Amino acid sequence: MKGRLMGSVSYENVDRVAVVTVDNAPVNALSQAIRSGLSDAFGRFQTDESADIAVIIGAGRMLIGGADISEFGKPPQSPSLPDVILQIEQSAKPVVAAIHGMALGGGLEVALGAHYRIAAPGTRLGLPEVKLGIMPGAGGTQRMPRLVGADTALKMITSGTPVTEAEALQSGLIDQICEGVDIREAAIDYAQSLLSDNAPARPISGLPRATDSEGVIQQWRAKLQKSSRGEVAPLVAVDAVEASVQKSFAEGLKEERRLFLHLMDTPQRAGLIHAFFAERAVAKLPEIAGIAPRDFTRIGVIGGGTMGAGIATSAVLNGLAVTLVERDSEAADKARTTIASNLDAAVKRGKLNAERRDAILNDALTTVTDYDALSDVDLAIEAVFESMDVKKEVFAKLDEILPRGAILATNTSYLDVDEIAASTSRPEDVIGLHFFSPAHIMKLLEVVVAGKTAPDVVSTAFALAKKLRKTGVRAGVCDGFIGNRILSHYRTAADHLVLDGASPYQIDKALTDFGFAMGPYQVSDLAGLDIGYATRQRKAADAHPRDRYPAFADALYHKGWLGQKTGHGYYIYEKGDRKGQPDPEVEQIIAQARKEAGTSTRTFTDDEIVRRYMAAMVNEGARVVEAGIAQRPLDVDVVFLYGYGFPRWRGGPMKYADMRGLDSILADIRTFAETDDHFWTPAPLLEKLVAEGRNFDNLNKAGKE
Ligand code: 3H9
Repeated sequence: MKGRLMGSVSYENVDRVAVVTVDNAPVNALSQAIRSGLSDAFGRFQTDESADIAVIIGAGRMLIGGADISEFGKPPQSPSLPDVILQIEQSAKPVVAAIHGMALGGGLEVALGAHYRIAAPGTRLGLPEVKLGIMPGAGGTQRMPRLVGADTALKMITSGTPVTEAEALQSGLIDQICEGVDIREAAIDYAQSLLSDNAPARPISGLPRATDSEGVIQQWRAKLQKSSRGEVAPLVAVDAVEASVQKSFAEGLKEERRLFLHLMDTPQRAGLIHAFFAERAVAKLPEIAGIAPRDFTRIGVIGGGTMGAGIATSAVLNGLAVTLVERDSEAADKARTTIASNLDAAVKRGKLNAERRDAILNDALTTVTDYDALSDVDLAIEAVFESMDVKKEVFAKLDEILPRGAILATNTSYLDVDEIAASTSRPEDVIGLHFFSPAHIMKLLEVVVAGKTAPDVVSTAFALAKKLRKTGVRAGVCDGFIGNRILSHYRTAADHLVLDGASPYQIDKALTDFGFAMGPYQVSDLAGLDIGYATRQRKAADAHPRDRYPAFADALYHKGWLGQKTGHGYYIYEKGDRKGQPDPEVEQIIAQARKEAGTSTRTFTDDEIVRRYMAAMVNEGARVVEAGIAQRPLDVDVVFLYGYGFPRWRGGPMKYADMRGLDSILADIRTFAETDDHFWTPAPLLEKLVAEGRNFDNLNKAGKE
């Protein structure tokens, strides 16, 4: 927030209505200046005999987006938000909150401190604090249950998901939805109608405690204990809501403060706030600052398999026209069917209505077999078989047919984008756009910038990511880019653990307990064991004599156990079961492989499994940063949060390493190297940072000052 104005609050009297406007672009965050401005404004309102009612409103596009997150972790500055809100609530004259755009976190809590609430159409109201590792800390856990009941309050507080103005009206969170879009005018009219009705100040703190709490609190607690995967904030928030139904308002508020301050101090808060700022920082690249993206409205997709169809689905869902090219009409029809079923699933999830789906299929999607149909596209994304020869053939056709100025992108997940670019007559227009499967669901897009890629092509790739509501992360060219390159390394560490005596089931359990969405062997079963096999085959030529080979994985592949799709991989899957059961036969195959490799086995604690897995991830992450494949450690973090199921509350692998201490990670690597100094070579960057007493966050900040 350095260099940014910390905002102001204005006070204006309009026909006996005091209009208090919060102005702190871009989201009217409740900085210290805003808190003290609000406190001054309400002090003035109390003594202003020419004002009988007040309206709190936000300048710009929303009421208030919440507390100022950039203040977190710093010494608190008065006045505190709970005190300011109490001051507003205790006003003897009524106060109206005029809500437009968004009222989030502390912003909604300010609105709950008012006595009446009116919202504009299209408003979102929420308490997203748990997504930052905290909980509402300015009365939200005490006022919300009193206003809307414990169940609705718990749903909003523990999920962090905002509700619409219609839902808010239905639950009693707001009193009115204004007609038209001028919230200021509507709120002043509403205030005047309240005055003519002699409506009193109506503090929520004076309402009785929620009456629906019997059993509800326990139900939420039990549900969250099962689903939270190590995340603490939602469960602590339940304790705060419980206080609201057991204690007086004043006592409940004290308990809320205590729990809030406790969460503020947790590493989870630090991890989640890092994730919040990191995902915004990834798009801020000096190389594209001020560089306008090229226009794109029609895109071409080459290949209609799972990946191509997913990319096309994502594009049409987000308002782009797509021309998809397949080899023959059967394949083109199949691609259309896949896209249609992706859209049907979106309809089922309530993301799309049936009418719009039909319009998309009729108007926005064209499936063809002739490359000539790409003559009017602005950008083409190739998603064909992963073979350099095949890709070059496709790029030769694209080069011939696409108009000048169009962008030629490849969705390759490891091939050399420089080589592909060099095979065309316009390498400056070539870029890698690495989507993750399923491409219409996964939020990550690695933007792979080749040596000759033009800056406005990079800028367009980031604009495309935004248009597709994805998070674009810049990556350089290497085998696997950021994500798959690091994956390949820690995946190897997992295979070493298996060779040395750990079972895949123990490894998966240790890592899901750590917070990963899935363990590595569950991921293999989901992706298909043929994928890993193909990768090993591909890399065999470059293998080092000291590399250890996971022969057990090949053995499963040769048995035709390819994972979920064959009902058998590392786990056995009954029909319809996606969780899978451990298989003793797999353990026998592994035992055989260990015997053949002549390895002596031992047991591993879950802690050591996690330490080895994470040390491998961080070590390769450091190499990726050092080589400039990732611009900053935070780019690695965002790739793992969005593409690899890394627990968000740990902030990403590099943030995790910082929080554990880089010296501790390096010490682990050195210990592991005592038995395998080939695999466990410390990354020079890691050694350097430890020697200098610095960490990855210092690198994130470098160049920002
Ligand atoms: C809280 O309220 C605690 C209280 O209960 C208790 C207190 C005692 N503070 O996302 P955007 C910056 S916890 C500071 O790109 P959008 C953001 O970093 C808070 N800065 O816009 C970015 O900066 P830059 C609960 C903030 O339109 C710029 O604003 N509230 C804050 O895509 C634009 O942001 C939340 O968790 C903030 N609160 O989305 C809401 N918010 O330009 C967090 C944003 O330098 N915010 N910035 O990169 C959001 O979810 C989204 O920003 C929002 C707008 C949906 C509001």
